[in-house]
Amino acid sequence: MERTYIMVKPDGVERGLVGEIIKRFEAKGYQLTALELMHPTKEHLEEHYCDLKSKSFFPGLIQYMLSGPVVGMVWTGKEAVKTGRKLLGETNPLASLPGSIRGDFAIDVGRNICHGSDTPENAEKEIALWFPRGIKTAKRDKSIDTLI
Ligand code: 3AN
Repeated sequence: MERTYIMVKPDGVERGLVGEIIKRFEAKGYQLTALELMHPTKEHLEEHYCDLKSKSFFPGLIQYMLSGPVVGMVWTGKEAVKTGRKLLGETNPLASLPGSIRGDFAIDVGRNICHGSDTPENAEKEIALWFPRGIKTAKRDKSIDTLI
């Protein structure tokens, strides 16, 4: 099963959109595999966005990402990376169709609410970066159901 790293950025957390984003991934049928509210360091964010280091907006992007906590999540399921990005919408929210998260809730590329991995390989790299202690995948113990 494919996994993707989805992160609610500081503006999404501040605007109270964490539940809305979780709701959309759950409704689509993906399984929540990990979730944590985090306060990443500058160095951690520079590593996450290392491919964008040469971009003029890089310092502003890091500053924005440091402006408050983020919620990191791992979602698992069929084609989680590609479909996850469809649920998020385009990088530029103005190009995102209504019905997507950015299409419904954002207008600025520099305040686009959420992040989603762009390839399965990058998803695994990002999951290792944001959840370095690993993820428990044990299922709920259903034997408890016979006790009630
Ligand atoms: P995505 O997050 O959709 O994969 P990337 O990886 O190209 O897009 O960009 C990462 C983040 O950098 C975006 N989510 C956005 O916050 C920021 N960003 C991208 N392009 C711009 C831009 N032209 N101006 C300001 N910020 C940008």
